[in-house]
Amino acid sequence: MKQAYHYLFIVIFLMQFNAVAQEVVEKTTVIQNIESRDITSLKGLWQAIVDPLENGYYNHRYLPKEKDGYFENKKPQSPSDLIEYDFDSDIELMVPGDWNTQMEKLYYYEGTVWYKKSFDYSPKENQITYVYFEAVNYEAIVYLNGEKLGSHIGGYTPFQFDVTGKLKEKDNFLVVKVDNKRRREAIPTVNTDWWNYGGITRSVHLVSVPKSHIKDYSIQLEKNSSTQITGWIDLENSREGEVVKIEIPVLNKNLEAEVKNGRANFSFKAKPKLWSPKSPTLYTVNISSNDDQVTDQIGFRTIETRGSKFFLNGENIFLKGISIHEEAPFKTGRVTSKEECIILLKWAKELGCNFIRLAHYPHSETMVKEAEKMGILVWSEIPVYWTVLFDNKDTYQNAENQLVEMINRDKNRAAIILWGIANETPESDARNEFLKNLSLKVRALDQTRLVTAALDTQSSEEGGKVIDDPLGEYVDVIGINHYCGWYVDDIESCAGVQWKNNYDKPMIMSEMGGGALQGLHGDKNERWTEEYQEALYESNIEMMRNIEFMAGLSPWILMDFRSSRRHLQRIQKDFNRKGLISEQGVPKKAFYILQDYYLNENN
Ligand code: GCB
Repeated sequence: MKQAYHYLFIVIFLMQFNAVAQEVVEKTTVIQNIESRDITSLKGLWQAIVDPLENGYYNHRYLPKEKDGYFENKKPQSPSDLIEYDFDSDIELMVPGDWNTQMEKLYYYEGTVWYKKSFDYSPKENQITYVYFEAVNYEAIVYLNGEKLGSHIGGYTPFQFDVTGKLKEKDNFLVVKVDNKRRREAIPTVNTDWWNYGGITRSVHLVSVPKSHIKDYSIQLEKNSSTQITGWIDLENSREGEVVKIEIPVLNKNLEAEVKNGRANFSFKAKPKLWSPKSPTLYTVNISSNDDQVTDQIGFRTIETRGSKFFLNGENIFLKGISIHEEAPFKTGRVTSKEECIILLKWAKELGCNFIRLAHYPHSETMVKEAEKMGILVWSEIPVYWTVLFDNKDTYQNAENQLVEMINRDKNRAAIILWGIANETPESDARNEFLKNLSLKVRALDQTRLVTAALDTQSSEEGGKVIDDPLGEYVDVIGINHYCGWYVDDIESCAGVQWKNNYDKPMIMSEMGGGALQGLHGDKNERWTEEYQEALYESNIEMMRNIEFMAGLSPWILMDFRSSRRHLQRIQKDFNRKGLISEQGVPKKAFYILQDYYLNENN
C-alpha cells in the first residue's frame, strides 16, 4: 500500500512537472521573423474596459470566473438580462500603444484593462494560423471567441497561440486581459526608474503558415571563424528526411540540408563581407522547405574580447555608445512605430555613436533591426533591475524565460554583441547564484555573443574605486554605472578618480550622467542647468580618459524619459532629466561635449 502511494506521488509529481514544462514551452516558442510571413495586422482601435478590481475575472468569492467573465463578451438577450459590462459602449484604445498616454484618467493607472478586437478572417486551406503578440505589459490572458488560449508573463518579449480551426469567417472576437500591476516577485519588481506603461504596447498579428513550416532558424558565423557559416533550421510538422534549402544569392551559395527530428543542421564555407558599423553589410538569405519559404537579411561578424579590449572582426574597437529607453520622441509614451525608432537611432548616430545600450528591457524587434541597418552595435538586456527577489525560484524562472525569449527572437542579429543579465543588483549569495545561472543559460543558448551586467557595487579606496564584485567572474564584460558629480562626489573631483579592475576583462561605463532641464541656463555649480550637466560630462570624460581598461561607454541617457520617481515640478514633472536631448527633441549643451569626444577621439 505504502509502495502504491509512493508511486502515485511520483506520477502526480511528474504530471505537475510536465505541466510546468509545457507552460514554459508555450511561453518561449514563437515563430521566427514574422516580417517575412503572411500576416494580417490587428492594429488600430480596440474596445476596452478598465477593471481595477478584476471584476471581469474573479467572482465575489475571489475565484476565477469559469463563465460570465468579460472574455465572453456577452450581450443581453432579453430586457430582463443582467450584464454589467459592455465593450460596445466603453472606451477605445489604440494598439499598439500604452494606455497611460492615451487618456488622462489612465495616466497613473496600474491594474487590469480588458481589450477586445472583432475581426473577420478567412483561413486558407491547409494553413496553420497563430495569433502573435509582439509585447504586452505585463501579464496577458488571451481569449478567442470566449475560449481561453493561454497566458504570458513579461512585458517586452513576443508570444503566440495556435488558433487553427478556432477562427470563423465573420465576427471573431479576441479578448486580452492585460494587467500591469507591479509585484514584488516579478521581473521587474515594484521599484524601477521608468514608467510602468501598461497595454498591448507592440503590434498584434494573425500569422498564416503552411501546416509544415519553417518555425525557427539560426544562421551565423561559427565562433572564432570568419569563413564558416553554421546554423540550424527547425521545421514544424516536417517529414523525416525532408530537405531544406539555404540560399545566399550574393555569395553564390545554394545548399541543402536534411531534416532529422524536426531540425536540419548545416555548416559551410563562405567569404562574406563582414558586418561592422563602418559597413553594415546584410545578405539576403532565403530558406525554403517543401511547403514554406522565409527571407531574412543577415549580417556576419565576429566579436571577442582579449584582456580588456573588444575585437570586432579581429580589429580592436572602442564602443562609443549611449543608453536609450524605448520612449517615443516628441509625444512620449512607448515607441510604437518604425519612424520613432529611426529618429532615436539617428540622434545616436549624430552624437557619433557606434553602439547603444537598449535599457532596461528588450526593445522592439524593429528597433534592433533598424539599428543593425544603420551599423550600430547593440547591448540588449532583461529587466532584472535593482532588488528583485533573488531567493525566489519563480522569480528566477521568470527572469530566465524573459532571457530565453529575448535571445530566441534576436539570435540572428549581427548588431547584438552583448546580452545584459542585470542592472545594479545588490550583492548577496542569492543574487550571485541567480545571476551566475542566468549567465550559464546565455552561454548554453548562444556562444557567439558576450555576457554583461551593469554593476554599481564597486568598492572605494583612497583616491579611487575598485571593481571587485564577485559577479565579475561570470560575465565577459563588466558594465559600471557611476554617477560622479550627481549622486556621489563633486564635479571637480571626478576627473581625478582612479579606477582599478580586479578582472582582466573589458569595462564599459554603462551609465554616468546628471540631470538638466533643457533651456535652463546658469552657473555650472547650479544643479539642473545645462551648464552643470555640461561640466559634469567634461569632468567625467577626463576621468574616463585615464581608465586604461575602459573599452566603451553608454552614458545615461539619449532623451529625457518618464519616470514616476521624479516629482520635482519645477524641473522634472515626472521626467528623468538626464537626457542629452529633451523629450521635445532639443539637444542640451552636454550633447555637444560627448559628440566632440566621440568624433574627435577614439576613432
Ligand atoms: C541608474 C539606473 C537607471 C536610472 C538612473 C538615474 O543607476 O540604472 O535606470 O534611471 O540611475 O537616473 O538615477
